[in-house]
Amino acid sequence: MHPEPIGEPTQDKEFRSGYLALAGRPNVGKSTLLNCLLDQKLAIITPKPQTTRNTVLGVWQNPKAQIAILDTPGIFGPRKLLQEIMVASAFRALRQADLILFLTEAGQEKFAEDREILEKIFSLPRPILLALNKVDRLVDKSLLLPQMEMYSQNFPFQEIIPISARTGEGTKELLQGLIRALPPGPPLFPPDFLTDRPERFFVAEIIREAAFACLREELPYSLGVRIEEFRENSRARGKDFIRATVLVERETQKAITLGHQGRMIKEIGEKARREIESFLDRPVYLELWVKVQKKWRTCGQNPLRY
Ligand SMILES: Nc1nc2c(ncn2[C@@H]2O[C@H](COP(=O)(O)OP(=O)(O)OP(=O)(O)O)[C@@H](O)[C@H]2O)c(=O)[nH]1
Ligand SMILES: [Mg+2]
Repeated sequence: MHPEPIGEPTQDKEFRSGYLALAGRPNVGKSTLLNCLLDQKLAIITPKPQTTRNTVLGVWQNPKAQIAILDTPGIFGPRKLLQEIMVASAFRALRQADLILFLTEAGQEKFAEDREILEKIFSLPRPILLALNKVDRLVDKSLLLPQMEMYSQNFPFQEIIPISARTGEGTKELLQGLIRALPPGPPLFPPDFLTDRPERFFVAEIIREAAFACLREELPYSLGVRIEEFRENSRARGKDFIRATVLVERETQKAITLGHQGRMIKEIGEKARREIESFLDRPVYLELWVKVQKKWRTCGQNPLRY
C-alpha cells in the first residue's frame, strides 16, 4: 500500500511513522492546519469552500517520529465532474493513510452533515481522531463540551482535541495525540524531505490563489492554471522564467480575468510573482496568459500538467 521507506534506517525501536490524512467538509481548515503543523506555506487557503483540488503531501518530523500528512480536498456531495474527482481523490488518500484526522468547526452544528462522511470513514479500519478547529473564534467555550459528547457518543474517536489552525492553539496536544496513534516503524522519508510535489505544482497553486484574492466574488469556479514553461535561472533574464496559462471556460470569464486594459491579470501576476519569489527564495519573471478552453476540466486525464 505504501512506498518502501526511503528514510534513514533507524535503530530506534520506539520510532513511529506513518501516513496521516486530514479529512472533513470543505472550508473547515485542513490546509491551514497542514501549513501550521509544518510551519511552512505548502497548501493554498481561501475563505471559499473547495479550494484544495489535489492531495498535497507534507512531512512533519522530530527525532522520535515522522508524520506524512496528506491534505485532501473537502468531502461533500459532488455535483460536477471536477468535484467528483476531488472527492474521489480525498477518499484515495484516506484509504492510503494509517491514521485519519477528521476536522470540523468548533461550536458549529454540522453533526448531521459530518455524520454521513464519518460513517464512510469509520468503515476503514484505522485510528481516527477528531479536531474541533477554529476555537479562536468561539466566543462561548461552553459549546465545546456538548459538541465533543455528541461526536464521541456516536463514533469511537481515539481522541478529540480542540485546536486553532490559525493561532496554533492546541496543536502541540494534537501532535502528541497523533504520535501516540502512529504505528512504530522507521522513517518513510529522508530527514530534510518536505513534499513530493514538484515546484511547478506549487507555482500553479500560488497563481490560482492570487487569482482568487484579486477576483474575489467574480472568480469563475472553473478557473485553472497550467504551467507551460519553467526555466530555472534562464540566462537571458538572469532569473527563473515561468510562463503560465490561466484557463477559463467562457469568453465572458476571460474578459473578467483580463480586466480593463489588462489591469486585472497584471495585478494577479504581480501578486503571484511576489509569492512565488518568496516560496522559491529567488527572483522570478512571470508571464501570464488567459485562455478560453471549453470544458478543460473534463477533457483528458489531467489537463493541468504539472
Ligand atoms: N478563525 C479561524 N479561521 C480559520 C482557522 N483555520 C482555517 N481558517 C479559515 O477557514 C477558511 C478555510 O480554510 P482552508 O484551510 O482553506 O480550509 P480547507 O478545509 O482546506 O478547505 P477546502 O480545501 O476547500 O476543503 C480560510 O479562510 C481560513 O483562513 C482557524 O483555526 N481559525
Ligand atoms: Mg484545503
